[in-house]
Amino acid sequence: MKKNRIWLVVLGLVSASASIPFLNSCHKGGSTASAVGGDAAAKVYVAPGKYDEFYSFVSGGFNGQMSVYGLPSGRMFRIIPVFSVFPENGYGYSEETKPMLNTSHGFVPWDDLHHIAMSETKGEQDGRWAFGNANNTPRIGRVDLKTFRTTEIIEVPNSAGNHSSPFITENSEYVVAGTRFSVPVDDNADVPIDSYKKNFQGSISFIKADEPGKMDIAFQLRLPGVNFDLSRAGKGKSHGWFFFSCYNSEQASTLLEVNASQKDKDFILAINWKKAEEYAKAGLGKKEKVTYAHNYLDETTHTATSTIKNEVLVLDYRDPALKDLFYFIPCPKSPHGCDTDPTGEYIVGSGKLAAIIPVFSFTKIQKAIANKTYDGDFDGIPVINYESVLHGEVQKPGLGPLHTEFDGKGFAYTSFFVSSEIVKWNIEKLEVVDRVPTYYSIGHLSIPGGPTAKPHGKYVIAYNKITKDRYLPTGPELTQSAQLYDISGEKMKLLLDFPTTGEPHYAEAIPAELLVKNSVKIFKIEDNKHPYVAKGEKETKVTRQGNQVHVYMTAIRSHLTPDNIEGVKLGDEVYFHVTNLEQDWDVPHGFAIKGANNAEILIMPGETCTLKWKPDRIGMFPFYCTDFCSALHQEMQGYLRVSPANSKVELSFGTGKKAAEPTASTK
Ligand code: K7E
Ligand code: CUA
Repeated sequence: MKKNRIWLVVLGLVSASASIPFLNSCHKGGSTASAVGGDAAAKVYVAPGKYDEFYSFVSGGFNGQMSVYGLPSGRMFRIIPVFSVFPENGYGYSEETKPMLNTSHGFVPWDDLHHIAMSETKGEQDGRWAFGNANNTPRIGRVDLKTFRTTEIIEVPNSAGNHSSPFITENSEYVVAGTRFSVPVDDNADVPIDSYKKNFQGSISFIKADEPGKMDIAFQLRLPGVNFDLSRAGKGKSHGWFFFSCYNSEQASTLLEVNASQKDKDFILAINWKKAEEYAKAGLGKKEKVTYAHNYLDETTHTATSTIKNEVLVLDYRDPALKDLFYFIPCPKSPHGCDTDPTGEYIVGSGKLAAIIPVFSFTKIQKAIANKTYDGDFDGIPVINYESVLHGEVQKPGLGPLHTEFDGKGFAYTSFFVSSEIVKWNIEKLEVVDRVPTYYSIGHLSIPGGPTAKPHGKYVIAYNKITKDRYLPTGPELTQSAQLYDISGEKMKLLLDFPTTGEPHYAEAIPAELLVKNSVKIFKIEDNKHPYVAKGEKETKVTRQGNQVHVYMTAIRSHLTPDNIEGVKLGDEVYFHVTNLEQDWDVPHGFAIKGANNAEILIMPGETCTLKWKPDRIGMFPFYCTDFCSALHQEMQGYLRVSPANSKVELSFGTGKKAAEPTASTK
C-alpha cells in the first residue's frame, strides 16, 4: 500500500489534480479520514484555562508575518506583523511604525517571510528574540519575545531575494543571510541577462544582532553566481562553520526548471566564518558603497526611526588572501534543506531531485581540507571529493526530500514533498526506521528546538502545502495546514490537523516556560517618552502649526479626551496622538475616524500611537474606540468638525465637564 501510494504521487507529478482524490480512495471510512490513535484527542487537549506546553512561531510566507500557535493544541494566539502592514493594529499605518518598513526603495508594505531563527546561547534557545527573513526586498527582522512585536529591521544590500536566511550561530553571534538570486552588484548592474556567468555574483551577509538597536552588517562574503537556498550554522565541534545549500551551479538565467536541473550534483558551501571574522577584523575586506536601511523601534518613545547606511565590508572569494574560507561539497541534486545535527558532526543535504539523502561528516570535511582531497574547483573555490567527506547515504528514503530536523535522540526526520511523508531515520546507521504520510505535499517540518543542540523531541509538526479535502471547502483557495505528530515513541503518531494563516514555511517552537515569565503586560506611563504623550487628561490639548493640527488625546475606560474638536479646516493635516492611560493588562484602546485613508491604531496600556488624517470635505467626523474595552465601550466616541479653509472657527476642544477625574469601570 505504501509503495502504491508513492507510485500514485509520482503519477501526480504529471497530473497533480488527479492524484489526490485517487489517493483518498484508499482511505477507509470517508474521504478525509486517516489513521489516528484513540488517545490522540487526549494528547492534544489543553483544558480550558490551562496553558500549552510550547509556543510555535510560524512563518507566514506570502503574508509577511509570523503567527504564534500553542502546541499541542494548535490554537493560534497572535499574528505578529513583521514585513507587511497590518490594519488590525496599525503596524505600518501609524506614524510611529511607518519607518519600520522603510528601505532603500522607500516604503515597502509587503514581503514574503519564510524562515524563523530563535536566539540561542550555547546552542540552546534562550527566548530573547525570533528573527525572520524578507524574501523579496531583502531584510531581516527581529521580534522581541517580551512584547511579541517587531522591534528592528535591517535591509541587506547586494542581495536579491533573501531566501537563504535567517540562520543563527550558537551564541547568537551572527544572524546570517544568503541571496537566492545572484545578480550583478552595484555599478556593474546594467549588463545583458545572458552574461550571468561573467557578471552575476552571490553574497552572504553576517549580521551582528546581539544588541537591540545595533543590528548591522559586520561583513559580507562575495561569492560565485549560483542560487543559495538554505543553511545551518555548525554547532558544538563544527561551531565556527556554516553550511549553505546551493543550486543552479549550471549558472542558468532562464528556464531554471530545466536548465538548473542538468547536473547530477550541485553543492553545499562550507564556510569557515570564524576565520572570515578574523580576516574582517584584520582589515582584509574592502569597503563598498551601498545603500540600506536600518529601522529600530524605541520602546521608551514607542517610535521607530529609519537610518540609511552607506557602506559594507566585503570579503571577495577571488581575493587570494581569503582562499581558506570557502569549500564546495558536491551534493545531489538541486539541494534544498541543509541541516546540521545536534552534535554538529553531521550535515544533511536534501536534494529535491535526489533519490538518496547524503550525510556528510564534519570530521571528514576537516580531514579532506587538510589533505586537499579535492576534485578540481568551481570558479576558483576547491571542490572537495564527495566520497571522502560522506558519512553515508540514506537509501530509498522517499521522493523529493526537502528539510530535516532532529529529536536529540539520534534520529533525523526528513520531509518529502513528492511522496508526502515524514521519514524517520537513524543518523549513525542511516537506516529508515519509520514513515508516516502527510496530507499533502509537506514543505518544512519542525521539532521544538529542532535546529539547536538540545531539541525537545516530543512532537514533529508538518507544514503542508496542499490540503485539498482535509477541511470544509472555502472556494478556490484553501487553507494551508499543519499536522502534529507524537514522536515520543518508536513510531510517529498523527495527533492533529490544524489550519494555518498565510503560507507557512519554517516554524520554530520553544518551551512556553522560557517566554511566559518575561512577557510584558503594560508599558509604564511614567516611562513614556513619546514627544506627543499626554500622561493625564490635564495634559490633553490641540495645537496648530501652520496647516498641521496636533491632537494630544488620551483614552481610558470609557472616554476619549478631548472628544469634541472644532476649528479644523479643509487643507489641514490632523495628527491624533492617542495615549492609552490604562495601567492594567489586556486593556488596549483603539482609534479610528471616518474617511481616514489608513487603518485604525490599537494602543497598548501606557503607549502613545499617532494616526495621520487629512479631511477631504467639510462636515462632522465621528471618531471612536475600536476595541471593546468596557461596558460603556460603545459610548467611547467623539466628533471633529471640519470647516472651510477660510473659516473663522477657532480651534477648541474638550470632553464633558473639564477636569473630571477618570473613573475606571471593569472590563
Ligand atoms: Cu518553503 Cu524554507 Cu522557502 Cu522549503 S522553503 S518548503
Ligand atoms: Cu476603549 Cu472601547
